[in-house]
Amino acid sequence: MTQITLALSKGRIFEETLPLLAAAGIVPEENPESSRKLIIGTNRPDVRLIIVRASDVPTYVQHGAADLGVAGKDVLMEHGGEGLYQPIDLNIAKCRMMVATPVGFDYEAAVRRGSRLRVATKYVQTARLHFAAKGVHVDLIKLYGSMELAPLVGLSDVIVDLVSTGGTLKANNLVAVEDICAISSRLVVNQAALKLKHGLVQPIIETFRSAVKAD
Ligand code: PRT
Ligand code: MG
Repeated sequence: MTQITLALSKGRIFEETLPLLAAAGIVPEENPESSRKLIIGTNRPDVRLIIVRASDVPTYVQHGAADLGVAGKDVLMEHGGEGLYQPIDLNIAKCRMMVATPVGFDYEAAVRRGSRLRVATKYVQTARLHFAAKGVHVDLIKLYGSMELAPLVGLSDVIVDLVSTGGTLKANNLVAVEDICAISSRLVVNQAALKLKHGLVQPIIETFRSAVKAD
């Protein structure tokens, strides 16, 4: 029997993908929040889920270890999207990619002066492109999380991070000073699987497409 594997991350992406799965008649047998299993069966014997880190989803799909996956645009911009077909913006796990600074830091003035900016971020490719397009020279400092801390302890002048409610910035006395782009999650599909498992993959793409909620 042909089987397809869908890569998801725990948390908001899993939660917000559940209704789309349900529309395709797919119900996971376990909840990854409570189960420690990394391979989760579904009510459909021809569909299984794997639970991976959000930033690893494109890698599993690119190499065909998963046929499909759901990944944030932030993650896809860093990965590059090589070998991935990205048929649908699922309009879930939405937020914005932004530049933020400590309250009181005059970002506009620093940019106007042509100062070299120290930028701490997990999103180095995105940050590199953004500041290059503005003609701002930057020293990029790669972090793996808690970017909000960096400017508070003098590691950087600014951060590039995702913002949804803005609560984390506020709690750390930071303020968003520039919008880079809107972020939402995409369905990603392995290009070979699209051909070789077309009969299983294409109906899922079509069902997801019609189940996507507009704003
Ligand atoms: O958490 P982990 O390190 O395992 O990985 P991850 O952060 O990459 O994964 P996860 O599951 O937290 O996020 C998965 C995807 O959700 C991301 O790739 C984004 O596309 C999307 N998403 C949507 C977000 C947010 N909203 C978001 N607010 N991802 C992260 N955040 C973080 C943000 O980085 C910041 O630290 O939440 C904090 C800000 O939130 P507010 O509400 O205080 O503004
Ligand atoms: Mg996270």
